[in-house]
Amino acid sequence: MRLKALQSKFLLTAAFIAIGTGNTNAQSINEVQKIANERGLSTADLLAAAKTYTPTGMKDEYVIFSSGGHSGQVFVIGVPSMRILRTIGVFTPESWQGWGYGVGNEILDEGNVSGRENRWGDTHHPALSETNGDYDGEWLFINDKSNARIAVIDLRDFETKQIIKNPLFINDHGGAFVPPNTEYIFETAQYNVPWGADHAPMSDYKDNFRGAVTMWKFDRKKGRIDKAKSFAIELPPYWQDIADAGKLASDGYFFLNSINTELATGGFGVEGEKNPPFEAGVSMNATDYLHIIDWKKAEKVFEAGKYTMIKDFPVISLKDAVSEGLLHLTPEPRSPHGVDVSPKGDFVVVSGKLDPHTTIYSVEKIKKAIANKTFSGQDEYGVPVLDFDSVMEAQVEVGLGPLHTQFGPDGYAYTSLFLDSAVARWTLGGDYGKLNPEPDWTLVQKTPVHYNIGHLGAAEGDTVDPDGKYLVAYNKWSVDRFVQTGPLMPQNFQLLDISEQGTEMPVIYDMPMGIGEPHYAQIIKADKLKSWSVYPEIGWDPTIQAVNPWAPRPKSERIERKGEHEVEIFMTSVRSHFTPEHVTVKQGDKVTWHITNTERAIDATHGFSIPVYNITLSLEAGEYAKFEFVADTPGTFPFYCTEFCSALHLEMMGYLMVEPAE
Ligand code: K7E
Ligand code: CUA
Repeated sequence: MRLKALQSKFLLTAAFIAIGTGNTNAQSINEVQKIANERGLSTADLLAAAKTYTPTGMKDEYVIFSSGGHSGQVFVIGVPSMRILRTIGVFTPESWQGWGYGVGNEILDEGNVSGRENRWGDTHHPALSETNGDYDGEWLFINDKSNARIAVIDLRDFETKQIIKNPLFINDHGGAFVPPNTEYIFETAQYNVPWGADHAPMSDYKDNFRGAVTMWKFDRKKGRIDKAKSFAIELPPYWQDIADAGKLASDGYFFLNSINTELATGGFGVEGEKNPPFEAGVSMNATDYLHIIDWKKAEKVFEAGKYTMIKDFPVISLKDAVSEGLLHLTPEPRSPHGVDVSPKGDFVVVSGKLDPHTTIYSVEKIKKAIANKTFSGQDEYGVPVLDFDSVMEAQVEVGLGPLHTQFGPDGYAYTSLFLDSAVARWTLGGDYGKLNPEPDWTLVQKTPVHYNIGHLGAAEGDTVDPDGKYLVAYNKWSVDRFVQTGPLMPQNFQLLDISEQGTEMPVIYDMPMGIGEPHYAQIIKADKLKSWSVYPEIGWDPTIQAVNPWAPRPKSERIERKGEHEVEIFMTSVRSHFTPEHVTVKQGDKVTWHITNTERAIDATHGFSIPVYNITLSLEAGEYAKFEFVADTPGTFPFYCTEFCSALHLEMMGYLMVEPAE
């Protein structure tokens, strides 16, 4: 019955497609119908295909920058095709792009933790740089939850330029988030520890464990975090969770929620320990605290020198944060997770995992309550608590397990429902109320997704100017959606069409994400990215984004012996040879190897690898790179180009000869 109905619809769709291509040939209509029938595709499927299929040469309209979870990387994906465009090696070495195998090691080393090499990360929240609250396509920042680090990625070449370790705490979650003009990158602690993760007994939790938010100053000109102009604000040892920077109406504020206001310390499974497990212990209170931080005020307090150096880092004490009036709390419903600021900056949307509502706070009311000191009391650390009823604007019942919220251009908000496995579309009130036909603060519809959605992302959906159109559900579980790949399954990114008001939000594409477990991702209009296609000049050093005076040039290739145990090699690569092709050093030599890819053609990348010495590079057109090693193993080592760059690519090789010491 159902199949018949669908089949008759195929004719229509097929005709539509055929006309769309200017081809009214009945045979092609029949062909489409035949294939659709054979594959069991519905009209909705054909429409979804038409909305997402991207023929060769056609480019995507949007680009997703996705966190990679504990793969430690960032993934770049086109929308609506949902094709992976590339990965960006960040905290984890990545051999294909030559990240961490001879090149990038200094940057990865900046992220060493307590003097130890740490070669993975747990990336959660990418933040595109913003100008006036809108993505500007220049920089990308991302946090590593596992070791409290922030990375800076330059979107001219999509490469990681800096990794910075937080000196105060050992994991983070409320980062990376940026204010509307990217003056700072915010990073907040999650599982609290004593300063610097020093040792202290759990019985010290209340007195010695501390939360904090670090404001990393971003120097846009240098493209680096300026540690000397960065500082932190001490917070109570609640588990600070996700955050969002204010904008427009809330510019200058930073919102941050928290769990574990119970100050639970767990201990489940330990003999003689009577505490409930963390999962129960941190969920006992009916409300936790939204932290409201006036970061512009904090900046002034820091500039006035009102801070203490802790672990060699300036920290505004909790006491001063309170007395200077830069920190306030207000209750938020049980087990809050996402906090998201509306496009005009006038509302703050909080979702509690154990409460089926989203709670919306009015920024105007928050400001008024702060000014009038409308407090319901203070927490046990003396932080004033704004009266909930005087700052809450509305609550919308959206469904079970609400996590994160994004926004459209038409007054809609979209909230992910982890337990319901659905995306809820609901309406904002206030100024947004006129933008759609539905009543304010009302659930409009829900679309099932597969399964257990975490974050969601709408096109430019956290900027002052959201685009709508597409929304991606970043689902945690894929279960039965794909061919079985062993017990470890991909995550499932599902693309939803949200372009129409008042209709459903159909799922139009499933993308298996089998290379990491992403959390948040941001979606930027593709034409805002101004990526280079080749490096600007021959000899370009991506670590300084300038020509390096040491870069070898054609005719300057050479091998220089410096003193008894030091050799410097100046090499060029061009289709299809390296110059020089023979490199001879002595066992024990310290080798410094400079290499320039002198190509100017787009996509003329050469790889360069040396066995045994664990070297592999990716040299893009114009790129200069330098790597060093001690030639402690004697032998005969063919080096070769790993990128199939030309018909004579196999011939693009040479020999490193390490002569044994006497
Ligand atoms: Cu919800 Cu780390 Cu943003 Cu995962 S977090 S989903
Ligand atoms: Cu160069 Cu292969």
